[in-house]
Amino acid sequence: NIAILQYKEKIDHFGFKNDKTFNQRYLIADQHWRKEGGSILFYTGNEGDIIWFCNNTGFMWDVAEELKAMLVFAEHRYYGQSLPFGADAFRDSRHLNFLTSEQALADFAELIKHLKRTIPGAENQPFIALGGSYGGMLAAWFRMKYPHIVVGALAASAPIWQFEDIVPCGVFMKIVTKDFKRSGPNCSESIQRSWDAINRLTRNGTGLDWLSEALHLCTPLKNAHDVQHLKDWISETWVNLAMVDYPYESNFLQPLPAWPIKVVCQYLKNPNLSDKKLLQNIFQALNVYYNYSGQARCLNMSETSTSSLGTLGWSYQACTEIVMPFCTNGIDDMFEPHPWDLKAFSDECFKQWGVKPRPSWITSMYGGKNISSHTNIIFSNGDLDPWSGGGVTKNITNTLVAIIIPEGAHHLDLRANNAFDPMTVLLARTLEVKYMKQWIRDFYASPRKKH
Ligand SMILES: *[C@@H]1O[C@H](CO)[C@@H](O)[C@H](O)[C@H]1NC(C)=O
Ligand SMILES: *[C@@H]1O[C@H](CO)[C@@H](O)[C@H](O)[C@H]1NC(C)=O
Ligand SMILES: *[C@@H]1O[C@H](CO)[C@@H](O)[C@H](O)[C@H]1NC(C)=O
Ligand SMILES: *[C@@H]1O[C@H](CO)[C@@H](O)[C@H](O)[C@H]1NC(C)=O
Ligand SMILES: *[C@@H]1O[C@H](CO)[C@@H](O)[C@H](O)[C@H]1NC(C)=O
Ligand SMILES: *[C@@H]1O[C@H](CO)[C@@H](O)[C@H](O)[C@H]1NC(C)=O
Ligand SMILES: CC(=O)N[C@H]1CO[C@H](CO)[C@@H](O)[C@@H]1O
Repeated sequence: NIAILQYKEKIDHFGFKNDKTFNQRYLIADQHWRKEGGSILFYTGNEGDIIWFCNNTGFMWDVAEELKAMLVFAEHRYYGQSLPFGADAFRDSRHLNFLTSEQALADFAELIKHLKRTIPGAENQPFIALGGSYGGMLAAWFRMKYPHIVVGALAASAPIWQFEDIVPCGVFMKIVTKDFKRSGPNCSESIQRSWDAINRLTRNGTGLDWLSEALHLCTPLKNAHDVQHLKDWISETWVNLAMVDYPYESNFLQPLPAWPIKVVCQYLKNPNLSDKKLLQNIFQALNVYYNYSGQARCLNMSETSTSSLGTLGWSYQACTEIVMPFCTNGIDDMFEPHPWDLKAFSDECFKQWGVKPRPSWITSMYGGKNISSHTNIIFSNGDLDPWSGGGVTKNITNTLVAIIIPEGAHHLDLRANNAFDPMTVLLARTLEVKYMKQWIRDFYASPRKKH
């Protein structure tokens, strides 16, 4: 029961010469909304199709009745169907120039003003921002920059500190490795040994052919460049598994069984095997992620997750504002060592988009660690989630609070209630509702309403 609507947003909120607009898509569900004492929960859309985020944010639907809330899901510009310049949006950096978090936050502010103007009863209600992942960063930043528009924010799995050197660049892959370590004996060791096995096997054409066959690859490996692509693709697979290591069968990035890493690790119990045997086991493990449905004809190295995510737009954002340093050392993690190399990253960005990253802009814009002057933001993080490494995991003030979910992967708390939810996520959700109710009470108690 949801309405799909559009609002005409300015392509450039911060220029005065350009009045061009684009249609921003948003979703509204109001069956539980009450004009008396109600609230409006506003999902700050991130890098993908808003319907897909809506379908994976059951928490908002689960709490709508209790908070007498209208639900709004706003699509982020340059994703889904909200494309400035339509099909030309990704053509070059001139068209992509308006893809920034600042423009996206301004879209949200303008959309909320529009909702207040056009929906009778909405003008005197508290809006609360919610989001997960980059959407969680946007929810937090929205409250910081537009405190007159939202009374608070729930920022789930929001790595607002995965920038510059605020956290060590290795923390992300260390958490991924920890997830595999805890999910089965010798599992991370098997993965750790697989890289050299790949390197040894692919020194000649016979090995390349054998490995392409053994991994059921759609496109056979031909050269060293393909081998690097293969290792990057396998690494990304382990990363994605760490993000979606949910306690029940799910379909976020891919259809997967409950606790998918445990299932993967059943194939990786013995690291002390011949190269070929080890890589045959790696294939079985990859197949858990890519072929749980049983539909895959071959494994496609161009695909790692759902097509609902906007990879082009995200690549541009990562090359401009959202510069997140990652690194591995092969000791604290199960990957081949790769130091963070800003120069190489920058060159790659210039080659692909004709832009150069500005790695310190996000901390200048949003404060980095220095955010204690803000209020009413909940930062929730799951210990299984690699993104928790760049998240706020300690309370900052009475109203900038951190909630930890020990058995939680990537924004598990935003997902719908499930019979297999661990107690810790139920507690987290209860606490989140408690804070939101407080913000709503404070809003209705404040004098600004009485005039
Ligand atoms: C290719 O490499 C493998 C493993 O190193 C080796 O056993 C095999 O003899 C090599 N084949 C050729 C044709 O060089
Ligand atoms: C690995 O296997 C070989 C022979 O199968 C054995 O000699 C060696 O001790 C094993 N190493 C470990 C660490 O289990
Ligand atoms: C995927 O699973 C199905 C059913 O088990 C199997 O027939 C198929 O070969 C698998 N695909 C790959 C790429 O291994
Ligand atoms: C692999 O995935 C890419 C990107 O989705 C697609 O264009 C391509 O056709 C796929 N290849 C095969 C063999 O399925
Ligand atoms: C945060 O505050 C510290 C100490 O005052 C300062 O060194 C740092 O530059 C500040 N960071 C930002 C992003 O403003
Ligand atoms: C932050 O404070 C709240 C309220 O006291 C508490 O429930 C929560 O556990 C604290 N979070 C952390 C990470 O200590
Ligand atoms: C080679 C290796 O890592 N072997 C380990 C496999 O798991 C058992 C049980 O946890 C360890 O005792 C081995 O050392």
